[in-house]
Amino acid sequence: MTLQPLNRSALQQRSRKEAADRMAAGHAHHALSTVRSDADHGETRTISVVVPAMNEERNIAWVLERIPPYVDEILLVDGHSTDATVGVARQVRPDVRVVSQRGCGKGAAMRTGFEEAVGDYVVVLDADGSMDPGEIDYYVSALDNGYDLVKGSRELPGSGSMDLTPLRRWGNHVLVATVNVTWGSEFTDLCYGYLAFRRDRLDDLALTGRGFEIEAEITINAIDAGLRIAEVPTVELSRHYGTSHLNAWRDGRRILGFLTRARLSPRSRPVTDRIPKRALTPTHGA
Ligand SMILES: Nc1nc2c(ncn2[C@@H]2O[C@H](COP(=O)(O)OP(=O)(O)OP(=O)(O)O)[C@@H](O)[C@H]2O)c(=O)[nH]1
Ligand SMILES: [Mg+2]
Repeated sequence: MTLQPLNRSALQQRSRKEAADRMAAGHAHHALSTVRSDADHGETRTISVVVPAMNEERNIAWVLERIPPYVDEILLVDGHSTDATVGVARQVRPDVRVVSQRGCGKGAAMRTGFEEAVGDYVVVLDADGSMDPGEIDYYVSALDNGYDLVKGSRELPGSGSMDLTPLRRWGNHVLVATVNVTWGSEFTDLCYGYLAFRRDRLDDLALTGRGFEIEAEITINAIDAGLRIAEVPTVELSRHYGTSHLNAWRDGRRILGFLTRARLSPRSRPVTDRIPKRALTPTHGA
């Protein structure tokens, strides 16, 4: 009989350490050089960038123009914009794929984008100009080095934020501390939407969130699923034009509500893999 190796935590621990070692060894060549060096190794992987956008007509051009040329697919997930967001996007990048989000909220938009994306890697980037598309390199580089989920952090050395108000920074600290104490993790940031993952891990993430709790859900479900998670430094810029869709108190409470539910009723995970007879290939004469 031939069986695929099963996903056990010892294996995950080892591969997590190997990925960290590889990153540490190669950290001097960050960014594009690392992306190219993987191509040199003969690895082929395609990259989709998902951009949730709702009424960002004055910001979207800045974002799309800066997406690196090695990205294979750009998906703009439109939140039923009533301005010219979609028209401007098509003008700037005729190759953009526009999809209408299913349901309401940024979380619903991201899930629509994840379901539609076809790349091996999925990178998520806001449409308001607060995230520099040039940093996509960091996320791709970490995925190339074996991580399953890569999260941007505004708290690591070399990072920063021009956008966090004192209230939001305090709220984020409270939420990060809650997650770290409860799940035994060591995150430095939590509620930040610049992130990337291997698309073949989407089912493990089992996302259901509709609002701004989606980033917390991605993080917690990735921990529960034993995914290899990395943080990379990011510099958050100020939104260029327009007003925020986030309300610190309302959305903070929503995120805390999600964390409470996740803690009280952890996702049940099967401890036994049931392998159907037809999936077992006889290797010796029957
Ligand atoms: N499709 C879609 N996009 C959304 C929705 N809500 C927010 N977005 C987009 O998600 C991204 C993040 O939303 P923001 O309003 O910038 O939230 P924020 O970054 O916390 O707030 P600021 O600090 O003011 O920028 C932006 O690109 C928004 O256009 C939504 O319901 N649907
Ligand atoms: Mg923003």
